[in-house]
Amino acid sequence: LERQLVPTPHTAGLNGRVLVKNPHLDLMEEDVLYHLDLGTKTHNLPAMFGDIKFVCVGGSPNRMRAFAQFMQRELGLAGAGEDVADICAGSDRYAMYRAGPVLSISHGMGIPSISIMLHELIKLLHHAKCRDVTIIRIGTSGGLGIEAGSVVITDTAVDSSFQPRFEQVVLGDVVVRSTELDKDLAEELLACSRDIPDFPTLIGHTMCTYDFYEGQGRLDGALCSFSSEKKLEYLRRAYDAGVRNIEMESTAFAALCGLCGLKAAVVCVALLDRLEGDQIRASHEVLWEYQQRPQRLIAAFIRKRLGLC
Ligand code: R2B
Ligand code: URA
Repeated sequence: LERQLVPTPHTAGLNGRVLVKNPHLDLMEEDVLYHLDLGTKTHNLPAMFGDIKFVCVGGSPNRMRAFAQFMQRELGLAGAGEDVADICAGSDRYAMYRAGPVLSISHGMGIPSISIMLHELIKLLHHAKCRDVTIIRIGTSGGLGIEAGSVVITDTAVDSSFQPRFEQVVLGDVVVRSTELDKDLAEELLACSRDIPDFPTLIGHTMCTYDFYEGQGRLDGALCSFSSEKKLEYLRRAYDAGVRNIEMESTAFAALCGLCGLKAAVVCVALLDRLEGDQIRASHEVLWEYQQRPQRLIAAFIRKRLGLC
């Protein structure tokens, strides 16, 4: 039997293992990962996932399937160009694909959706006895004072008051967790971006909100209770606090992954500059190409880590 040290928050897992911080799990005979349609009794999780080293998560199931297919080609794997199977096909909540040591999973939109997926994913990696896993969210966002199509690597995820914290209500009390991300990983990703000169990449704070419309200071929702001046004043304050993009999952992602000993990064493309407007007007072709930018950066990073370039 292996002995586990009692870890302090934000330390890497023992021997690079993924930590779960829940004493009740050890007492359970079986763990059903309901939203992934996987489980410890129904599946051999160490055999299915034990060799996974990179986990990439993103909002849309189609985009995450395309990413797995792209990684198959980038890693020169057998079967490249063929369809990839959805490992969570029995659940219509999330989609999961693999390409060699890379797992690609969708998380839907917003903190509640990504948080459910991450609880089950982190338990999956733990049950599978994975080691030295790097997890990256590749997503879309609204830019702040940056050109549309720019890619932002997050140094710190902040809430809508620009604070590096994630607040979660537990048994009626607000629990506050830190949203620090791995600084070395962010720098490593920025270094990889220098080999991809056809789009700008920068490091900055990412603001995470609970809503796309009023929550991000948009004037074009079904409700709006503020003026255009107030909106711009808020977005400029965010910019001055170091925020370069806005999305809806990063604080929960940073907090959960950090506490469970996963090295984590957030890499999002900006679909527009929110200082210029609210509506996303770019064509489908342009938006599709934008969404490939974080994927291309992560492919370069994984290839480098695996010694393929
Ligand atoms: C970015 O894009 C989605 C909203 O359009 C949301 O999931 C996010 O974080
Ligand atoms: N995703 C967001 O959360 N906000 C945007 O403005 C664009 C994409």
